[in-house]
Amino acid sequence: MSFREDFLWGGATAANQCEGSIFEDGRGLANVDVVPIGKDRLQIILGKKKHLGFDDDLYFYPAKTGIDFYHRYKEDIQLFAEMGFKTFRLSIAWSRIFPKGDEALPNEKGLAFYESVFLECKKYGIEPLVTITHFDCPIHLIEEYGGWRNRELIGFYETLVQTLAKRYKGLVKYWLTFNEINMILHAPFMGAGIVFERGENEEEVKYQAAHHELVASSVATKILHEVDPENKVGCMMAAGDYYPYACKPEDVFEAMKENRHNLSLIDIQARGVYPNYLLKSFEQKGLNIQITEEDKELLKSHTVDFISLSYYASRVAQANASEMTAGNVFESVKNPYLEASEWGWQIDPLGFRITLNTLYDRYQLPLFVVENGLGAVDQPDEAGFVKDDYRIDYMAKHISAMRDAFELDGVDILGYTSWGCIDLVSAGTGEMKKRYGFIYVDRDNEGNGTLKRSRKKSFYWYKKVIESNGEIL
Ligand code: BGP
Repeated sequence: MSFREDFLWGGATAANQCEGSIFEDGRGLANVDVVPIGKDRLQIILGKKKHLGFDDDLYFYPAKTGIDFYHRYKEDIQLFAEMGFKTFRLSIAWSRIFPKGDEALPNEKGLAFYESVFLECKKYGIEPLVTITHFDCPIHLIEEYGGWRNRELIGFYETLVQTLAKRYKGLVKYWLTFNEINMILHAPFMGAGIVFERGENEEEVKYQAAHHELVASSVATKILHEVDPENKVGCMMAAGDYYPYACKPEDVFEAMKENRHNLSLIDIQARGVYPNYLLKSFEQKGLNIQITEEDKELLKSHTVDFISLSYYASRVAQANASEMTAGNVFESVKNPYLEASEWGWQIDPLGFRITLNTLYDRYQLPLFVVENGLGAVDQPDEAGFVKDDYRIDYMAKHISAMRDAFELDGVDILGYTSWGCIDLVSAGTGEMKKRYGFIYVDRDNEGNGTLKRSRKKSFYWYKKVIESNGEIL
């Protein structure tokens, strides 16, 4: 037996990257809807350029139609079932449930949509794995309250979680509170609906918003455990260890600092207290973060049950940074020993094993790998078939490294959901061209295409991986 018998194999998506239908059934708008593809995307994601509506003459907004999962979810879930998925990770679009975010009563049509998605999963014995927020924040909460910089969002999120916990009791057991919570420090508009005001202390705003999300995450954990003791609640981080560029102590120290920066919020969600190194850095930078005694109590009393993570690449730290390379949202120093994807993300399966060990050593909590995969350009042949051997190669090596972490190192891993199991819109670039799926979707960067789904070579490969519980790669 290579993985645990009940290992949860599956795939992952996010509402804003696949659903589309953003104006349907009473849904409200969110930050993720108004992020266009193209040159201004990054500045908007970073919170440097204010853009809270649509300018259709100037921009194209891929989230408007996504891959039309909203109407095609039955077909898509059937394909997942055909691959043998045990779990399917998806996220709730907050603004489908509370269109503005601050209402007292939810939108029934939004609740009914996810209910039927979950029932469809259950039909095939697929366990839903639900991200409560995957980068989305209702636009109204940004316009009226300034997004997560405002403490009041904790209460609105609490109402959302109360609603979801009660409505989906018995249907959903695995919950993630915030997707890649550490992204708030790198992409604050995307992570927390933050648009910076001129002259303000951006670090302080980011950490204050992060604190609000951390408290909200503890409140969610509390509610979900109270409503159903069977519920398992996890935090979620963009993981990938930093290596020192060289063995010189300055590089090693730099790597330690970068790793802490990446892990700091997870330290709090897993251990329930702010780590000293973070509190000291607030002091040194003169950041005044409002943390109440009640917050501390909540953080302490409601830590997570498991740690979930995305892993795409390892990273490199150097005291005097030299050549840089792209990565998941932010850059890192280029590692001369590694190859990279077409988007410059460095490929490092052993780094995956190392990262899993780091997290397990540090927290001693089960891990759940909820994102991993290769973003690549796929070229269907004349018959429309995609022979994605490069994707199979990437995934086989990563799953093998994960198996080593489990089998040889004793890391407890609950499951693995590959990112973008069906092609969807890229979060970083907004492209369709950057594909991760086992299922090809006929759609291009400009929104042209029939949206037809077809099985790639990796579809049949992953089916075997699941059938053999990771023995045959
Ligand atoms: C993570 C996000 C996902 C996803 C993935 C791949 O940061 O949680 O939403 O998109 O990265 O990134 P990209 O889409 O930029 O290739």
